[in-house]
Amino acid sequence: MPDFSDTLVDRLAQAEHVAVLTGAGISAESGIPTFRDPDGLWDEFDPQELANVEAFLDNPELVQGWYRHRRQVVEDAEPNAGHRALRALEAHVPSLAVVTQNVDDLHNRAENSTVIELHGNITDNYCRDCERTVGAEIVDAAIQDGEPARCPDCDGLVRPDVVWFGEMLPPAAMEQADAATERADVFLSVGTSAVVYPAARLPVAAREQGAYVAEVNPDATGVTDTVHESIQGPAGDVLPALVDAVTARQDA
Ligand code: BJW
Repeated sequence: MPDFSDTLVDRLAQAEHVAVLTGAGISAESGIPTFRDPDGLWDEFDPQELANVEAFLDNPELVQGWYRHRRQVVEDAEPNAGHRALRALEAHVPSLAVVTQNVDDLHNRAENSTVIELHGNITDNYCRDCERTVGAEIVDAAIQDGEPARCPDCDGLVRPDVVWFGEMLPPAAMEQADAATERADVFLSVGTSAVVYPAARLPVAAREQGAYVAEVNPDATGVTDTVHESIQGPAGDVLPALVDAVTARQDA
């Protein structure tokens, strides 16, 4: 049985607004590798070589191919018990916003009502020059032909719709994330190492602004010393148990 406090259950049972920051860990149980864990994506690949615009311009085919592979992994994956528990929690609180660093689309596929994507979505691609959305089939066909994928309109290079280091986060998403954090009575940080900014400042801001802040993670993170409580365990175990406890508290 995951070890969380009665205080957290009480706060969730009475909350008006809940915000949940998620990271790669919540999708680990769907078979999608995290970034920084042993056996994570960056154990095998050097992020400096693949997840930044310079790398993309140096070797667009390599970067497009890596993201195509990851898109296919994501498309074959399904939301897990952790994603579904966040969907179920919506029945128990008046408002719940999922703020995700993940690009894997799984919160949308779990049908959470409010999903704020801070780092984009790997299922989408766009032209780096004219910014037109480009279908995945164009990327797939070019890669199969051994060519870099290019825009059918302007011949610009096609890139995944994700946020690389040194790039701005989508301003509207960041504004929505800040607003959700500001109004949260309870803030959960789930499955993130909390070392990448500006996302990592959200749990800190939530605590400063008076929310009860808890994290769910098997390991310590960049915000373990900031949160009110750390619940050690996989999201797919902890979140369903937490939703059950909130349900029982509200039914009592
Ligand atoms: C489980 C589990 C289970 C396992 N259940 N848990 C302020 C201070 C210092 C630096 C900066 C700063 N502000 C900006 C920066 C620079 C930079 C940054 O943060 N650098 C730091 C690394 C030092 N930030 C940026 O560049 C951002 N842009 C920006 O700020 O623009 C303005 C600006 C520009 C230039 C200068 C200054 C300002 C952009 C950041 C973009 C991040 N992009 C990536 C790649 C996306 C595309 C792709 O997918 O390839 O996003 S990096 C990567 O890290 C990805 C993730 O979303 C992100 C966070 O990783 P996450 O999700 O936390 O994963 P992991 O692997 O780290 O952790 C997984 C966790 O799960 C672990 O803790 C496990 O224990 C746990 N876990 N199984 C629950 N079953």
